[in-house]
Amino acid sequence: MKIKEVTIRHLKMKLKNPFSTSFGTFVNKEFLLLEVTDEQGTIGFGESVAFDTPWYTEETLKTNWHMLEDFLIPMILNKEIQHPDEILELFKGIRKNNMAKSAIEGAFWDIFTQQTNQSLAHALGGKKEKIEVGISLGIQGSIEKQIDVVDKAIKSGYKRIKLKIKPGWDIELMRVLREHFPDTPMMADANSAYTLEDIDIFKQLDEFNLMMIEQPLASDDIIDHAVLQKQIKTPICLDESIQSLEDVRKAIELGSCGVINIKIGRVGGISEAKRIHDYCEEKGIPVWCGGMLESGIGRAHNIALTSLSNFVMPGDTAGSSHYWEQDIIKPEVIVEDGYILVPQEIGIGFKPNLEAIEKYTVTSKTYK
Ligand code: OSB
Ligand code: MG
Repeated sequence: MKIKEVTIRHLKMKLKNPFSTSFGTFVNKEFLLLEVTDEQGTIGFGESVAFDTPWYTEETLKTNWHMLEDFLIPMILNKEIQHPDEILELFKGIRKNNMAKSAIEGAFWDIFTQQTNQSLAHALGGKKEKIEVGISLGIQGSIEKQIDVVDKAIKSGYKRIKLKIKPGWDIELMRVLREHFPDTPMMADANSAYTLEDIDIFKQLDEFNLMMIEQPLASDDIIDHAVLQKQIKTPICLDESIQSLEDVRKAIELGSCGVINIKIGRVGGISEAKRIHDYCEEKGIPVWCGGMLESGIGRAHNIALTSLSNFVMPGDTAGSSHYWEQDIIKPEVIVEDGYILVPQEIGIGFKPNLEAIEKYTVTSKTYK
């Protein structure tokens, strides 16, 4: 494969409902969508999951545009590449900026699977025909509203409910929810809102039979998480702290977590995500696929990845209609009884909806 042209688009999609976390509220999803064309005219799409603010990790849509325009795109244009696994190696000289790298790599997987006549799930070695999905619910501000959205999500069939927590919106919240929903698989995600000084809060959360607590401590920490994990029963799941297979190896060796949330963008692409999956499988550490409020393109990549065997816990890949009035793929992602069917069609299994993409585009630029 030789890449001849890359178009970067800045898209802005309004969320059906604002999404609130411990670090802030998203009203719109603004992100970069890449359209990559190779010498044979095959087109692949890649999504950068970086937000327009550096609240989750340090990358933003604008830092991604800079990295893509000034470094990453010039490194791949007109270069002969046999397999998408080569890309992370090619980008090795550029430190971090994983979401920018991943956007290109995702488009490569799209082109590669089209040219080799296979589905993305098949190319990755995924065997599952359907994947089990959960849902991540933002902070609603009142317990009554929170009960209401949890109730709706359970009735829609989602297999586990993730609640965002923050100091002051934690113990009482979980106590009430457990009373209302005694048997529902539930978990909490703190997005780094706590420190080791809050250890009593986590000891109290231990009582609510949560599947796990996601990223309670600092976004770059694995040391304090190991200290915390030794003192609580509930497994810790790392999200923000994991940016590579090396991070996973160290976290497991230290005992910093019992579960890993894999996000393709955060670890620099699908190839690295698969390596992490394989490593965790070998070590007996369950994984699940996280979400970044993706459009249909990133969502399709998540579905294919989740078809791998060690994705044994429901992920955050909810249906398109949970987020958007209209998604940018055809068909949209549909959840039925808490499952998504893994597409068997060639490529990512969904077609880009070019009209919708055009409608949501704020600016774009082509590089060749
Ligand atoms: O921590 O998993 C997270 C959304 C934005 C930023 C970080 C996170 C999330 C989610 C939503 O939890 C997952 C989704 O529905 O895509
Ligand atoms: Mg998280």
